[in-house]
Amino acid sequence: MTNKGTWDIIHSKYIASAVRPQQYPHPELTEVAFIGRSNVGKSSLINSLCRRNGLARVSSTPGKTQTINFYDLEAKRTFEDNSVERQEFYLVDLPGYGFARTGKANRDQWSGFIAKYLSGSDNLAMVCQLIDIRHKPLESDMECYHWLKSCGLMVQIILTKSDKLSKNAAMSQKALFRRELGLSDDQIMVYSSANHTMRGELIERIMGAVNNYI
Ligand SMILES: Nc1nc2c(ncn2[C@@H]2O[C@H](COP(=O)(O)OP(=O)(O)OP(=O)(O)O)[C@@H](O)[C@H]2O)c(=O)[nH]1
Ligand SMILES: [Mg+2]
Repeated sequence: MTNKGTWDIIHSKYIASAVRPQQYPHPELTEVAFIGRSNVGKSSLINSLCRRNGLARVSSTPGKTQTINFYDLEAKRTFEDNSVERQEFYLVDLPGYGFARTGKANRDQWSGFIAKYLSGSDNLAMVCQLIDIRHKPLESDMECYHWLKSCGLMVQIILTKSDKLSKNAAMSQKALFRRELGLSDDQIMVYSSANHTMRGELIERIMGAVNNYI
């Protein structure tokens, strides 16, 4: 029996931006989407996973990402006997929610093309919902999580910017969110795009979801 190798992302490229289904890319592939409040670090996390700083546009001003952005990724793992498995899929970066300055426009986006994409996609294997690890549980995050679950989606909670807290503080925030959302230990993880902590673990979870979905 050959041991399974670990997955890594070996290629990534921007494919398309969409605000309506006709603009979704072809061919269709399995998808993993990233959602969360504006400025939580969705685009940074995508860059961290792909090890490509400029792939998704990052900004300190909330509301940077305004469209559904598709990135084509190729992952690879090598087994002990040197045989190789490859897997292609899309990562999907979404506009943030809870952005006060363009409140109404943002709510319209969310009740319009973003909700349509999330609830209607046949290819969505997993949604990674990002929450800033420094925040207390917010109504918008709780509501979003429960809505995703009501759509039947698999949700992975990722507490971002863990480099901003001590290890102890990060662990107590993880316990708090786990309790508030009623999660099992493997449904929540902490991440830092600044130093890539948990990158390998997140890639394994994403590939597990992608492979189970196909
Ligand atoms: N220290 C630290 N800063 C981070 C991390 N991730 C993101 N940031 C910073 O947070 C800000 C927002 O990051 P983005 O990746 O653009 O956030 P976003 O969720 O894509 O934002 P919108 O597209 O506006 O919804 C930027 O200034 C990033 O440099 C992290 O892990 N650690
Ligand atoms: Mg963004």
